[in-house]
Amino acid sequence: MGGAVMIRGFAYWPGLLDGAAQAAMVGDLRAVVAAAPLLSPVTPGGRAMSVRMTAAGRAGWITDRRGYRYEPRHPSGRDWPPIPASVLAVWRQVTGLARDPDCCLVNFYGEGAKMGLHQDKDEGDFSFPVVSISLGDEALFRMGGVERKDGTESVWLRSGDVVVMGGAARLAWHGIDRLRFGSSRLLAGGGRINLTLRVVDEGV
Ligand code: MD3
Ligand code: FE
Repeated sequence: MGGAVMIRGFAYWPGLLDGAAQAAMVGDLRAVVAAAPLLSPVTPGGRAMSVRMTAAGRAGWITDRRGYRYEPRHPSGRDWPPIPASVLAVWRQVTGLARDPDCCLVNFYGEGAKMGLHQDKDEGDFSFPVVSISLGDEALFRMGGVERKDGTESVWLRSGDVVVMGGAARLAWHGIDRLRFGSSRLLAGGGRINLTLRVVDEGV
């Protein structure tokens, strides 16, 4: 594993996590999903998302007919579980920040799942970066500019890859076009997990 590769303002760390670190993180995430079961989100417009989601941390991002937002608890009424130490260690390594993230969104992609082009803008402070950790099957990630009409470029994200979006890239349009289902043996049964770490609020 080398250093970060810079592509259009995002820092790409291919293979930052080795196989053992990936397997350990998946173990930690099983505990997260046991405490906060995966949800099948619906957009405010009523469309079912193909990705299943849950979260860890002080705040969890959710969507339903009432809108996109952060909530302090899982819809079950229980607190979101804490962000695993293995995940926080990656955030600290690649951002160098003293401030830890408020939210670790856990996206699970089964066969055929994708995520349309969007911006992450439900947070109160865009000065902090967003960190993404990929585990399991390879996924075709598409990244554009801050305007919807800007050109895009694509990169295959593989298990153990980490991406940091800061500065101008923080408000870039992005999405997942498709999965190479079954391309990794990390998750029994196939699929992909993406962890997205975000600071949600300004201040402490
Ligand atoms: C670029 N997730 O949860 S991670 C999301 O792979 C999300 O599940 C995708 O987009 C996934 O919101 C992409 C890479 C990523 C995450 C955050 C970003 C790219 C980003 C924020 C700003 C710009
Ligand atoms: Fe996003």
